[in-house]
Amino acid sequence: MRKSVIASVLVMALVAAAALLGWNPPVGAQGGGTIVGEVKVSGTAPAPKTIKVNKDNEVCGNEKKIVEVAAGAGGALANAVVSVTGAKGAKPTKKAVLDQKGCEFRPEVVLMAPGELEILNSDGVLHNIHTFSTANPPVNKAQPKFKKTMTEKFEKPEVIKVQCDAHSWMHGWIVVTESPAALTDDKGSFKLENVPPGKHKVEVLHPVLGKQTKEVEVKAGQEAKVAFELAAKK
Ligand SMILES: [Cu+2]
Repeated sequence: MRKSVIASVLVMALVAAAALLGWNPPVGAQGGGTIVGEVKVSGTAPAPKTIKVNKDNEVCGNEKKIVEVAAGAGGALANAVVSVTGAKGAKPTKKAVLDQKGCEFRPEVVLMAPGELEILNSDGVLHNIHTFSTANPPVNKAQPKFKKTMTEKFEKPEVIKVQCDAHSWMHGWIVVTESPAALTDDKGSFKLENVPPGKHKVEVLHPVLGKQTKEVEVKAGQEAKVAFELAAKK
């Protein structure tokens, strides 16, 4: 009895000392590594198209730029989904949100775990959520200007195209995934944290350019690097 008290005091003292020295806590069952990397598009990405807005101009503006492949300097690809296939990740604590603002879907690609998606209408105009899903029940619902929030369920992993039938230029993607996943930023960079140690298949998926998979070995407390290059379609 007394021995165990002494032992636990000793453990606490060691933990406190470790904290003071700035050591990382020991990697336990939940401890993992990090995967960082970049995604590029090779070849010439399709040029953005500019279209004239013929409706709700006071909210939507007069022109919209349609960007199917968001390629920056050196082909840095934004809005690609990078996921660790089959790995178990911590469930996101926040509900995914898709807003309709300035007559655009924001974000253009929304990443979510199976469950509920909150759909907002920040504009004072009528929008319409129309999904082209097959694994999940399709949605085709008007969202009038007074209906600021709707909630829809997407329970199955799927890449779903979404459009607004009231505004022909409004397109977006809902990516439902059970795996730990991240979106690339405008530099094409991504970071996946708390990936369980071991060999994993890391998949990059772009709604227009398709998929690519690479094997990555993750070690606890370390950072693994991986780069992807997706070919632009001709
Ligand atoms: Cu709309």
